[in-house]
Amino acid sequence: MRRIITFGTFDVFHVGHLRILERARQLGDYLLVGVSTDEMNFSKKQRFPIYSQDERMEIIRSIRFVDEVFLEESLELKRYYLQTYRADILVMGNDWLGKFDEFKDICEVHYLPRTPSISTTAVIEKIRLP
Ligand code: C2G
Repeated sequence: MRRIITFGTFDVFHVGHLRILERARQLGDYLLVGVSTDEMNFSKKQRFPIYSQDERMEIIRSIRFVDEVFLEESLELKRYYLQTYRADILVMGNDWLGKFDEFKDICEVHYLPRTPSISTTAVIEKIRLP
């Protein structure tokens, strides 16, 4: 039984998000997803996500590749989450390449290629344009 863990905001859910969850789940048997809190986003980006943390959690929980969802309160707690949820593999998109290598002492760390040409920002821009 291989437990996979991944983290993200997953704001304005799109197919890039879906595909990384699907590919993460294929690496093992059980997928845990840490959804970042509204506060964590505010302190990182000085703005709140479009969808609230409760809405983002509800969407992620309903995805069939996802087995369990929890709130990620801070980037600094990553080691604590990996240990608490007994993760065998940490998966992140390759925009985070190398950033989580320090956890290779307790689990495998995989960076998967991002889906090209789609992002929450691109979706917001597209809606905003007349
Ligand atoms: N992603 C992807 N392809 C895209 C866009 C996003 O594969 N076109 C992936 C990202 O690489 C990430 C996941 O989808 O692994 C979630 O992306 P974000 O919501 O942008 O997550 P982020 O704000 O980077 O959260 O502890 C880490 C944080 O919670 C990271």
